[in-house]
Amino acid sequence: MNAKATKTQPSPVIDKAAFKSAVIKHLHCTLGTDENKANNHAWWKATCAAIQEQVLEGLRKTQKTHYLNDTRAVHYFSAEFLMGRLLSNNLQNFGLFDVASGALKELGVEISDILEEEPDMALGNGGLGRLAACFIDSLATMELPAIGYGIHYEHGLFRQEIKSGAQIERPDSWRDYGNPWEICRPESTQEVSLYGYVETKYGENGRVLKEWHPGSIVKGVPWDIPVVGYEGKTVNVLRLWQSEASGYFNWDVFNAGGYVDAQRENVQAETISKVLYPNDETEAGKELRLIQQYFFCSCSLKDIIRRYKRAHGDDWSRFADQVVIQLNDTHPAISVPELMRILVDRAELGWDEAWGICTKVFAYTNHTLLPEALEKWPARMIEKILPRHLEIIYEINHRFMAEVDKKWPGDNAMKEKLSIIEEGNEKMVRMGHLSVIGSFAVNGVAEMHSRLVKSSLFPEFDELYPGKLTNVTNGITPRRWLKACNPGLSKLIDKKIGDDWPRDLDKLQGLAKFASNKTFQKQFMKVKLENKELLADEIRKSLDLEVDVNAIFDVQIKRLHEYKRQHLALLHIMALYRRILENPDYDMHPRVFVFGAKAAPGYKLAKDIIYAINKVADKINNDPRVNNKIKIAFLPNYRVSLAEKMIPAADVSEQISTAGKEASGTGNMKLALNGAVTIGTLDGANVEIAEEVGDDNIFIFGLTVEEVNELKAKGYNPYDYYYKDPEIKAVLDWLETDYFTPGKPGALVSIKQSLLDNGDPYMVLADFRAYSDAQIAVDAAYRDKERWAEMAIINTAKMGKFTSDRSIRDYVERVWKLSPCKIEG
Ligand code: GPV
Repeated sequence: MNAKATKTQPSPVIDKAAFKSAVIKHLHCTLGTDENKANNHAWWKATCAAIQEQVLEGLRKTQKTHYLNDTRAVHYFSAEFLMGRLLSNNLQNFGLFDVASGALKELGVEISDILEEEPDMALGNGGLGRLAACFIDSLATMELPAIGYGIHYEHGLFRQEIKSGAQIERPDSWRDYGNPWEICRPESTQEVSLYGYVETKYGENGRVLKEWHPGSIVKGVPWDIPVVGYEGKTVNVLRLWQSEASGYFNWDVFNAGGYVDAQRENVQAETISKVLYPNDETEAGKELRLIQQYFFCSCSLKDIIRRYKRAHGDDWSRFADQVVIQLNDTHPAISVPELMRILVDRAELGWDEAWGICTKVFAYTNHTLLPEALEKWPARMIEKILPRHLEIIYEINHRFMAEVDKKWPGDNAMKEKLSIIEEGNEKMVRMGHLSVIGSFAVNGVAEMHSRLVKSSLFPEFDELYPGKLTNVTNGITPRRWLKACNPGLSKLIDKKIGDDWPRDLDKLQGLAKFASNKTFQKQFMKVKLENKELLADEIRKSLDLEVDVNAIFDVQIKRLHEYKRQHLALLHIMALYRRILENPDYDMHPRVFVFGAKAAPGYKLAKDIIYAINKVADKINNDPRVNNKIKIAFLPNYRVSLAEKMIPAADVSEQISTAGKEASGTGNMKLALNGAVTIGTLDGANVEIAEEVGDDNIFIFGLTVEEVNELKAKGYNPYDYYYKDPEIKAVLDWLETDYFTPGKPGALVSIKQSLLDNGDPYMVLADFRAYSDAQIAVDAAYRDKERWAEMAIINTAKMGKFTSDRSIRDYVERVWKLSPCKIEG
């Protein structure tokens, strides 16, 4: 078939009647029920099965085309993929949402009800995992050959309940009733070795050969989740590995009299992929976590090599032309010595040749500067679990130290700084250093962050490897974060500027010229109001709380972390409350403060902040003197599907981290895209958002990175602010009383302590007054309805830069050097 003929042919859409009969077929034949008996869950599954037919057809064509064309592909290695729900997205991407909704309606079913049946795939903690999900969406949309590789956790991020104000963690069981999207591929099972010892042998001409005798072997079974690109052409896969017992027992160790050791090291294979570690941005340091990391990296590398060998046999010379691997933070950094082991010990390549391949294959993304998030593993732990890998790491380091010595002869301080090994009481392996050394490109995730990666995290590496360190600013997929989650606004935009913006988000610029148009402002704000009504329903259902949709919806949604400063928002709310109590006529537009946040189960202060928000909420929401000027809604179990309801309803987006701490942020982009106005610090991608929307359409406040550093250098003392600003003193002292926790004085005192005795590490008090002033400006701006509408529209119009398609384009050009591959038919 020639190209012309393909083009003129209509794309193979299925119509309403065909969709309807597919759903009924699956209701009968897949689920064994019928139209009269089926509940929403059965309707959901039947609908998924109906669309999955299209998905699998696309997957088959894509895989065949990629194979026939022997395409270079990117392999996105990530310990987390926060996918959320897939039905609505897959329907949208096939252009079948309205078809499905109409078909279901004729069957007496509301599509919105059945969408709610789908559990979120919460195989991630927050921004890093959701970024991976947005990226694979963009890769498929842009017809780029790509595979996501990760872990098939049995339990994703815990479900959060709030009991008497406090967070309770409950297990997430997303697969209890089956997952209609995933396909098990037992034929592609891999084996992974662990523990044991290394034997040194001598081969021909004295070549040293290393043989690893593992103590235990586990199986990795892949589950494939199809990833549907927009308009349904390319369907890539996300391949997630599940661990299983292999039945292997190391008789070597046993026979050598190591019976007890062999038993101890015989890991419970099934536990490896059991649960996602819920610590966002803290290095866990736990053996099982290292095993998880190695497990999925080893399976994935073997999978890649199997596929490569099918086309190229034992000729390694083209490996780096075909394969690029992106390391999503250092969680997959153990891939570097694993590939070296495979090339040197198994393929028997020379070290230099192997290293040459490695350093053309890997690229590394850094997502944080926070010291507690920079992964380091005790050398002893690596030695025990992966004895050969530790040797390889030492060898990499040995050769690297020679390079350092060439550049800075005799400079031992420099060697100490740059060494992969951190010397000390306990030798530690620095995974960030290993990643930088083993990669051909390293990127930060926003302009400012990448600048800081160069200037403060890895300045010497930047000197040693000029050009290796670069920036790729994060992005979000507009298909999920506007088209699917905000149908009202999407349709309004379609009408105004056409419907090709989901592919080309710069098109939204076209809205800017209507920003001051009264009619368009009314239409835009009407959609916002309808979205606020939907969220108000959710708040009523979830919290039994009434909120006024004419109030400002002020939204802070993100993991709970001191650096993200939810407690700054809390102190400000308390200050407003105090002002109202002191002056019942205190002039402010009513506001609903909406929060969503999970705290890591072991992060005491984060949990205390959640508790404090809820206790302050109880008090304020029920105090008639407040006269409904303030409501606080902490919505439990913040997750992707809840974000999809909160974001379209937001008027104000809270992005208030201490400058220099938030690498990028992506919620900031989602909220602004949906017409929320940001109040934020000059941190992460806020800086670039401000550049795009202009200073008049954002509320920037607080210390800059430079000012934070200066203040720290000259000695920051939070007591200065406590004693000088009576409002700060009053709200902090309030926390010590039992005003918000009747009968339990001191229940909220840990927050005050962290801000005073503990030195206020994130400079909350230093930024308090500026934040409060910025909020006063927000209040004034909102009261001018037309001015606000204009700001909201400009925010949507100027978000083109933040599509993840642009991020992927940057990766393709600066790092991956990939070409798209058209899938016909
Ligand atoms: I490292 N991030 C995250 O969600 N979890 C982590 O373990 C680490 C980083 C986040 C950063 O905090 C955000 O600023 C950033 O937008 C996101 O990663 C994606 O890059």
